[in-house]
Amino acid sequence: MPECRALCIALISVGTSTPPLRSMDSGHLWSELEVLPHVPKSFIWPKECTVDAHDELKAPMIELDGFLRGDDEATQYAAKLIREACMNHGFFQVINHGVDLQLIREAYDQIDTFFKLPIQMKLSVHKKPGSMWGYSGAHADRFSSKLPWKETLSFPYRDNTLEPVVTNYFKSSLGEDFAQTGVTFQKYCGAMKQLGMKLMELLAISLGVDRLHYKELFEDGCSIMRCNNYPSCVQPSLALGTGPHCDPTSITILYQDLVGGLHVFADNKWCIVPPRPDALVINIGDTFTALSNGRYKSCLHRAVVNKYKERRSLAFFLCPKEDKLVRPPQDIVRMDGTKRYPDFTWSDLLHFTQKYYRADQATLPNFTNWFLSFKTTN
Ligand SMILES: O=C(O)CCC(=O)C(=O)O
Repeated sequence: MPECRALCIALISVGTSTPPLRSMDSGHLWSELEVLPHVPKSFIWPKECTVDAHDELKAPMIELDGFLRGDDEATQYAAKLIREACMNHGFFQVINHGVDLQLIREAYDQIDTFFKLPIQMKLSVHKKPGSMWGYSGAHADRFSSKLPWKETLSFPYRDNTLEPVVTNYFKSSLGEDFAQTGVTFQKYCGAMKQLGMKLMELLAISLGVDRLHYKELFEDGCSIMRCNNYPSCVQPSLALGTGPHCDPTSITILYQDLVGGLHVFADNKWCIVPPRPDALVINIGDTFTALSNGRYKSCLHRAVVNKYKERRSLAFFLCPKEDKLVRPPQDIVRMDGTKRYPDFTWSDLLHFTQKYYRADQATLPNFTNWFLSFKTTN
């Protein structure tokens, strides 16, 4: 698998010098590192993060067909399963979700073509300092230790404009050769946003609040699409494709291929999420935890790598409109008798994770402390 080998080398090359090389500079190290028989230090994770998982996660596979058709009984049943899963670990999967499986396949194949490009071409769309969008090798442009064994391509999606933002992103950054990739991902993100909005209705029902309560917050938001490629790894037990973290966003809709590698922390241990081709994975993120007044857990997850097979995943992060207040419905606060988080905006939390804090399992409590101290000193 020469492409996979090249990816691996590209990842290794960005992680071997200190301070970290900007991904732009990484190309020249390739030939030296091709023969490296070990994982470089900057990719090694502490033992407590790499503890193996043995059991499968107990999480519902929720059939959405009845809810999408407006069947009341099916809706109540789906909401009940969601409520249990979100209170327990913040994770569930959906099937018969209304997203065309062929569209998912196409998006997956298109991004496969991107990741197989020569590194110089991928670096032509590398993330610029301070930007969230573009190609990144192991996030070495931001961090220098505990690097993830992966490369990513991230781009924004919004639907409050007539402009096809994703189509334009691909055309303007990668040229006409990637025009079709742009069209496919424009459709893919549109489908994810639509599903995300329906899930917001189900989440509202599951929390016993007005079913349209959360939708309004997300209607004009700018969501994040991140495509992940995890090359195979010589010493997989030392590295992680994605370290343990909760997503700062609201909900994540993830498609994972059949290789497997996603783990969720539940019942005090890491659990395996076996891939299923017709399912989409749903994670609760920090913002939704705040929106539920802490009733729903932000899902702690990670992705492991393996020795033989590269793995891909497509993550769509649904985000609220930047300037709208993130706060739980009054009814929930009244019932709970306390409000667990201060009112904040999505752009406050985004700023914190882009400037000051690397997302982990404690992003939300640390953000809350930072936000409150920032407010009292200003
Ligand atoms: O690839 C996966 O299974 C997880 C991806 C993930 O957690 C992320 O992109 O934040």
